[in-house]
Amino acid sequence: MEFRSSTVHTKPFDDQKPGTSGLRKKVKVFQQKNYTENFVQAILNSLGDELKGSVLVLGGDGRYYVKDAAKLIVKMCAANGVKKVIVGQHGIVSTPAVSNLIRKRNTTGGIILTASHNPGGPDQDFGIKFNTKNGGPAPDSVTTEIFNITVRLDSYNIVPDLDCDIDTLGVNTYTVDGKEFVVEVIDSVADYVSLMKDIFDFSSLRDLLKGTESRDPFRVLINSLNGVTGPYVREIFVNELGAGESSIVNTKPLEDFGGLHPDPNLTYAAELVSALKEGVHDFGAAFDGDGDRNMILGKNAFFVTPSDSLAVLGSHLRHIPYFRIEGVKGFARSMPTAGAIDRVANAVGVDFYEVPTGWKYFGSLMDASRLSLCGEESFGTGSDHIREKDGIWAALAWLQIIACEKKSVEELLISHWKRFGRNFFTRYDYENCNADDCARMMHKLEQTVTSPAYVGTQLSHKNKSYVVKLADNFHYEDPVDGSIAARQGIRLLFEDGSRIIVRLSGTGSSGATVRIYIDSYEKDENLLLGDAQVVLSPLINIALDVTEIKIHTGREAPTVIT
Ligand code: G16
Repeated sequence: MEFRSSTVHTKPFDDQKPGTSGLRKKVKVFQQKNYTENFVQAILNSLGDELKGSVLVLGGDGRYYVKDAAKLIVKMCAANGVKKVIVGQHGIVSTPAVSNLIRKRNTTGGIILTASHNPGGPDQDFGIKFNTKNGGPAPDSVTTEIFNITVRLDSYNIVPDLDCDIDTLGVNTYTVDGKEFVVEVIDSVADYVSLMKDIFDFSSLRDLLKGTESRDPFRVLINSLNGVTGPYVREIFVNELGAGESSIVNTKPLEDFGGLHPDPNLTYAAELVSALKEGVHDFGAAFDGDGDRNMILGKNAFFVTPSDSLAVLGSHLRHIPYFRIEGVKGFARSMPTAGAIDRVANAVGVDFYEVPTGWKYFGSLMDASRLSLCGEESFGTGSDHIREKDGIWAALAWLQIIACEKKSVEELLISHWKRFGRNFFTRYDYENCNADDCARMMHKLEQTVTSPAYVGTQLSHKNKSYVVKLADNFHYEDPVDGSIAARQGIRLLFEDGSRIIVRLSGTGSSGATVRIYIDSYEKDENLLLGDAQVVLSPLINIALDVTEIKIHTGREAPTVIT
């Protein structure tokens, strides 16, 4: 079929600055005339000379507006000289699977349609993110370039009549302006499952779930929260590993996630927590809308903090076939993540890196073969098998370790704490606050804590006191390419190693979300089993006082406590 492209005049929008991971706004914002078109054109223009003849992966988490946006992007790729688009059937591909496809097919990059863990539906959130040829989220230099293009964009290119059927698997070939343009509609599950089979020993996982004469079946409950992971989970856990159908729930990707908030934490994945509390299952995992986040629970809903999850994986990587072959290069975590992995890096004897919040900061270290395993307190865990965090990978990694160690989740944690000590951690989120109020709060806090006289200040609550050792706004210089990420969160580091971190989220779609992270370290064996909220209570109160959060936001309590 032959088509001609046309150029449409447009006016720039001034609010298309990508956040922590892409541009996230309400669906209604993206549905404004030319809004999505402008942002997509800016992404394509940012490719410069690489655009003509490029190959792009395209897919999203199945939320409302994904399919419309995917079809629109195909029309725009056709008009902009892209040679080929590899798109998931129905426009659906998980974020880790996109990363894998970009790398496996050696493409120019990929466009991911997701607002991650944010709710979906006509009145909820949507997002667009660009991943570069290493498979990872675009670095700051690229997102800044995209934003700079958006504010001066005056036209976009489209082939309005090219209506590709993205529901049917197959290769569609068109002629656009006299040149060949190909759309390959793929089943995105197959490649991802094959990657997981290369990384893990599926036969030992099968034995674990099935049980043996001397060992009961290990009962898992996997909750996809009606996000993109459902089909992947079905293929891996039911078809490959032989878990019963009742082991997987909420596995049909729905445009509104069935009304669920697809964020795998104790608040929004409460259904999994209650199910695990019944004591029938040995292991529970939940994933977010686009499949890159995970929450791990043990029997009776024993909660594994993401910081601890990372550390336990780090000290048992030898059990995972991939690392036996690839070796273990280094470990990393985002700055607000508690420092449990730091101690493991020291014990294992590998390099350790602390980066700002955002998976994009891990990519250059992985590309330089300096980093094998990393994670974030925001329920992200992953390795250098791809350049995104990977929820299903994390669950399989835990199961592989359990299969080898023959210990429960709780036993693994307790023995880890006995060996390394325990980092108690909590995060308070104040969602959807007034953006100006929060900006004022951050400004005031920064002025207060960065005055030279602040170091040495003693902050107290009841009979506990902490002395400030360092206070700053976190500044990162990438050790590989020297790029700088400044002002990444206010840090109060105390002499005993405890920390209070305050930053504004970069993933909300409206207003501002304040995140307060609190952690402390305990190595006294008698105090390892305390409740984090109780142990951290003095520091929590100090954090609420120092930030004056109630005064600035008018909020009596956080929206979510993790
Ligand atoms: C994104 C980033 C993560 C980051 C998280 C939270 O995750 O990829 O690296 O930790 O946002 O960011 P913030 O604290 O700014 O909201 P996702 O899963 O939303 O793509």
